[in-house]
Amino acid sequence: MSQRNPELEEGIKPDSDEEVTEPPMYKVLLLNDDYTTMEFVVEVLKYVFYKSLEEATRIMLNVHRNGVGVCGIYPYEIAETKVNTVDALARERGYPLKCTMERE
Ligand code: TYC
Repeated sequence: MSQRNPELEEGIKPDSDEEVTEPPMYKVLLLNDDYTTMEFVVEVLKYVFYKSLEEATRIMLNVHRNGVGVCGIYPYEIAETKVNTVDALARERGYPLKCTMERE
C-alpha cells in the first residue's frame, strides 16, 4: 500500500525559518602554456566541458591571450572530476596543459 509522503507533494515549502543553501560552486580554470596545441585545447573543451566548437574556440583563444580562463562553474565534485579528466588526457598525450579549480 502506498503512503502519502507530504515532502514530495507540490506546494510544500520549507518552514520560513529554515535556511535553504545552494552548494558552493567552483570555477574550473585552464592555464596557458607554449606547448599544448590549440586543437587539443578545443577538443578538451568540447568533450570534457560540452562546449560547441565556437564556444570552445573562444575560450581557448581567451586563455591563449590572457594566460588563464574559466571553462565552467560546477559543484565541487563535478569540478574536481573535470580537472582530473583534463590532467589525465593531457598527460596521456604528453602535453603540459594545466587545469585548476577555485571557489567562486
Ligand atoms: N598557447 C598555446 C599555443 O600557442 C595554445 C593554448 C591555449 C595552450 C590554451 C593552453 O590552455 C591553453 N599552442
